[in-house]
Amino acid sequence: MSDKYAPLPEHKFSFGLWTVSNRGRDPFGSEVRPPLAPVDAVKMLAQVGAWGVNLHDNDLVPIDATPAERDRIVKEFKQACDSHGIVVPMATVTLFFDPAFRDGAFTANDPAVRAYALQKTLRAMDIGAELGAKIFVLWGGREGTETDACRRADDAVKRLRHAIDYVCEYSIAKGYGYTFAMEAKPNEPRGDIYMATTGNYLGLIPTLAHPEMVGVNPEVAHEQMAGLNFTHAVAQAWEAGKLFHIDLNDQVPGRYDQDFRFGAANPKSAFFLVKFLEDVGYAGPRHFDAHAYRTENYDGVKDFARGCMRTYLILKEKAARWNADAEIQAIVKEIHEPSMPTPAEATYSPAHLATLLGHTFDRGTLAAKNLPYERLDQLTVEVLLGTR
Ligand code: GLT
Ligand code: MN
Ligand code: MN
Repeated sequence: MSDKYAPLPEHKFSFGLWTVSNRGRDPFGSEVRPPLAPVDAVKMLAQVGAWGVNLHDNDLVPIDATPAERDRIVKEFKQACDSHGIVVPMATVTLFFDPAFRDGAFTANDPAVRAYALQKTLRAMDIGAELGAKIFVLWGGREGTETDACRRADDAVKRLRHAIDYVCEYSIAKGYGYTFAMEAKPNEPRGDIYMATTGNYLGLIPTLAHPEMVGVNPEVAHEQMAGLNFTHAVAQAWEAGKLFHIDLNDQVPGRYDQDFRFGAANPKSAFFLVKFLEDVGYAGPRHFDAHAYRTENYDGVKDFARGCMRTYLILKEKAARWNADAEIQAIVKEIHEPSMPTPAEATYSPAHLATLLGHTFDRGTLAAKNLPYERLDQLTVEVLLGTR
């Protein structure tokens, strides 16, 4: 493997404990890999050159652990992270696995389930804070329906808002300094999940008590499952100052939730994503929320993890090449130039309004402007295929 693509701490590549420890179970088949203890997962991540590990409360601490067991497990894990030079940038909470959450967690109809979900989240925040995490992800995998007879969807929104406001207050009260990154998904495991897309969360956030503490954690596969352009979702989040975290993986449109290695299915859209993140200077973690094919043993899991990071770095290099390519940049310049004399762009003012309304546009000239997007896309493809 060429050193040019070796992962470095500055790249901030992280993996969920649940990703490299994924044992390959699916709805039609049992586990194919033996359990991997959290401390061994940390060791593996250090071996492949990752920077960070993220975790759910129950990836580390069993749901029925006693307080003493919890303290011992967290302490040992922290020691393993320290000795392997792995950081914990993000923590999250399992609000989808236990049967108690079969009707949702924060949005469940049973107030006792909602309260339990909150309590569990606060305790997960305690674990994350102890490990140094500053980002807390909330993925509402069970917050949804199979039948809308069960509750009014606007009540679900209100319940969700209440829970987010509560956890923000807890972070403030404890001085944890968390930001919260909300992760959308359209369906699976529920028939329909509330907050189906990143855009839904961008609409909810301004209605919260502490909007400044809450952003989004878009996931490649989740937007693509909805048939959407992931880079557009990321760009809107970025432009709103809300790109607090990102889940990188890949997905073939129209399939089940595949969580493939980053770039495995759609290298061209992965390229535009990496180019966007690098062009704007996104400085947060680059988290791979994916897992190895079910065919793999743990050597294959390492291949998977190395592949995620290597593909990211190759695409980063391709993006730099694209930005430096004279022919590409000449086209980019050309397509942004006005086709005819035009009033300068400005915000609304009576003077500008008079100029704009008084200007005569020639629609024929506008329609005739050269837009060589075929050529531009072909050059992009050639950069990707390595002929430029
Ligand atoms: C689960 C899900 C992911 C979420 C994780 C955070 S858990 O694996 O598929 O997309 O990011 O709760
Ligand atoms: Mn995810
Ligand atoms: Mn996923």
